[in-house]
Amino acid sequence: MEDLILALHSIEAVKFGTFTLKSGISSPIYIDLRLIVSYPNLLSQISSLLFSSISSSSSSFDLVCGVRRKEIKSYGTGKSIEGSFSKGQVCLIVEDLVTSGASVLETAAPLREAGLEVRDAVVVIDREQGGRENLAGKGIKLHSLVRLTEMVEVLVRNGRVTEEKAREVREFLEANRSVGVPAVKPEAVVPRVRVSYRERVGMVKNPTGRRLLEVMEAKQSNLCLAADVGTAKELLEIADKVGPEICLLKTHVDILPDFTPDFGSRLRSIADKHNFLIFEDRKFADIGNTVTMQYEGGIFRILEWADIVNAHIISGPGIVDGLKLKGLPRGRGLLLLAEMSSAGNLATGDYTSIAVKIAEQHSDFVIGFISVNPASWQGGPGNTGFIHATPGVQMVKGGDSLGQQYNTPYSVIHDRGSDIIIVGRGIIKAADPADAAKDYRVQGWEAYEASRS
Ligand code: S5P
Repeated sequence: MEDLILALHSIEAVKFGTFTLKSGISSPIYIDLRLIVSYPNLLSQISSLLFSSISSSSSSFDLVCGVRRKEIKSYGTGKSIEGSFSKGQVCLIVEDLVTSGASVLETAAPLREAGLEVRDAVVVIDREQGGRENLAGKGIKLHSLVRLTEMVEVLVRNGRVTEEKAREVREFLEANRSVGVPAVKPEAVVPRVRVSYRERVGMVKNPTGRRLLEVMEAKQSNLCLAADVGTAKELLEIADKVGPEICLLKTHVDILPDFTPDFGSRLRSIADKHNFLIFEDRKFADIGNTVTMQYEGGIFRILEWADIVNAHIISGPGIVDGLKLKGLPRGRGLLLLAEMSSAGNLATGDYTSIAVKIAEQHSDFVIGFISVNPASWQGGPGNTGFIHATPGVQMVKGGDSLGQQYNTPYSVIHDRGSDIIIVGRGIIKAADPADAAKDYRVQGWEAYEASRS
């Protein structure tokens, strides 16, 4: 084991100094075991040691699983677990490093959901920051090759680290133990505390954006219903039933076979009765001049009754100029599609960044974004005048057969830093939509409150 520790230090997989971790805290030690793959002999030695450490224990297993990818990939099969397995098999989790244990727990959760048993995890290094205890609390026994304090001792003995530095590391570990971790990985937790919806009202220029935040606070609701029902009649009925639970109701007016010109005013009066806003999910995508006509004219006359519409930025900023020309004098608001929830979509990377730039240039009219994981591109919850609304939400993670991908309300609001959950089939297909809406509202609000503390 001493040889292994010295080898890890020699390849600089373990370094001493002053490092800022992802979480923002300063650490006297930095461990990056990804370097090991560049040293095949060492890799093979570690694999054998891992295997013998688990074989020599009383534990048995049928399958082995490494840490899953952070996101379900948006192409191919879109599965979060790869491989062939069947219910009841015992799966061993293999990880490089354990700190609080949250990452192993995050891996174990979908495995357990899929019917596999997870009883053991084997890791190269245990940082001794609560991981062993936290995993034991969830029925997972931790096997480690090396404990961090043991590693430091060996390095001191071999003159690789000073006694003073070693003391600093021990004190750091003691001060940064976290027993009783949440079920999510520390890096996945939004690092910044969220500013309240109420406080954000003052950061918003657009009157509809401000109203939306006020309604959210007043109704303790960050729930938007995607009212994708079969007829206008059903839509008006569900709007009235679910109205008390929602801050926003999203329509696709072009799917309603019985649409009549009074649809807008009838929905408006239900919206006024229950104090929610109306969002027509028109996803404008054309050049500025065309969208002015699509927004105002035709059969639907969206501008008349929808507080909020949305647009793709595929055609460039002219689309916002066009919509703004009509919408701003009426005090309407616009959401830009910065990301999408469907598998294989192209709204990623630079596309997302450009959506943000366009929004910033038009913050009088753009009230925010359709986004999926805003925390990943802005380092935490918005805390700005822009409101994030996220579709692809159900009580359990998953998807449909046509590429839709679902995350839970907690994950969307707390981990992904969004502001509003958009829920369609999770509510409208429920036996009792009003009850289901209440559950989503409560979950969404609790996730918001959890991210405020
Ligand atoms: O990326 C997106 C953007 C939107 S607006 N993915 C989406 O699913 N939507 C809309 O959200 C979609 O058109 C539908 O109305 C709703 C999701 O519905 P659900 O039934 O899958 O919850």
